[in-house]
Parts: sequence; C-alpha cells; structure tokens
Amino acid sequence: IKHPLQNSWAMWFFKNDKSRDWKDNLRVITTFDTVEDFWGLYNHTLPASKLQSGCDYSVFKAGIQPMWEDAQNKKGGRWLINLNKTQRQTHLDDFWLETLLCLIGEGFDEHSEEICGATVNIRNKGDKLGLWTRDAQKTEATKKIGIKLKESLSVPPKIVIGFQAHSDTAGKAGSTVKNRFTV
Ligand code: M7G
Repeated sequence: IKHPLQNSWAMWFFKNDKSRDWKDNLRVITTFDTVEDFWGLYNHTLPASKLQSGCDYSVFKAGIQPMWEDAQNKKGGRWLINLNKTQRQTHLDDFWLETLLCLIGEGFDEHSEEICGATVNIRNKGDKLGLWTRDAQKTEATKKIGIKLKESLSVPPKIVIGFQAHSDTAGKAGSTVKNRFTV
C-alpha cells in the first residue's frame, strides 16, 4: 500500500512559445496523491536547473490551475524568492525540492489550507520561486507561511523576501510590483 498524501496534486510544465497564448503553453504533466508517486515523478523529470530558459514547473493542488485567473488564486498572491544567476547551480534545485516537500507534507501547519501551489520560473535574467496562497487579505496566515518558507529553505535572515498580490502582478509586465508583506 502506498502512503497517501493529504491532498492530490498536479504537476504542470510551461514552455515559452511566443506564437501562442500564455495559457496554451501550460500543460499538466501528471497528478499524484501518494509519497511513492511523488518520488517516481520527481526522479523521472529533469531538475529545474536543467530546463531551458523561459520554462516553468508548477505543482498545485488538484483542481487549481497555476494561473492568476483561477478562482482559488485570484484573491491570492505569492511569496517570491528571486535567485541570482549563480544560484541556479547552487540553490535552485534544493529550494524547489524543499518547497515541494513542504507542499505535499502540509508543512505550513494550520495554514496549509491557504496554500494553492508553487511555481519555479527558469529565466536568464534570474530564476524565481513562488509559493502561491489563496487570500492576500489573510495577513497573519500569510506572514507565517512566509516565515516558514524562509526557514525551510534556510534563506539567511538578512535576505528579505516579499509577498505580492496577484492583482498587483497581473498586467504589470516588466515593472516592479510592490510587496504587501516582507519577512
Ligand atoms: P512570468 O512568467 O510570471 O514572469 O510572467 P517573467 O516576466 O519573469 O517571464 C510573464 C508573462 O506571462 C506575464 O507578463 C503574463 O503575460 C504571462 N503570465 C504569467 N502568469 C503567471 C500568468 C497568469 O497567471 N495568467 C495569465 N493570463 N498570464 C500570465
């Protein structure tokens, strides 16, 4: 008997093909709901650091699409960790795996309900890791999730990470989005 997870999850892949709409570049790889199936998937997909620039992986609770427009995301936001170019080799894969283990292990304690999923963006200008939550108004829960994420990834205290509401991010390509909270 396999070990069941609290939630079912879907893993998504995004490949940037500029001739198509953003949404049409997003595909589900597979869904999983056991520890064993998670490791099977993890072990047979490329590490994030080996993806081409412009690609994303996302892992979201089953039924939530990894986009701002989903009913479960539209009032939410993300904790964002920006990596510099050298950190793709030194930190990215560890950060991503640790984030996935927090997701599937319900590592945000009583706030795990607030979690929608996580995304890793592979970009030449600097990779990004985002942890998406469902309600940007829930100040206390959101901050606790940010603190826990920072701890779990062993982000040094002097590095500040920010939380951005999707409503602020949507439609602001290129410009800097203000942080609602930082930890
Ligand atoms: P990104 O891939 O999050 O970051 O957004 P990047 O700028 O580092 O590449 C790039 C662009 O993809 C955005 O400006 C949007 O045009 C599109 N995009 C990204 N996301 C997460 C969404 C989304 O959730 N919904 C829609 N409609 N477009 C998105």
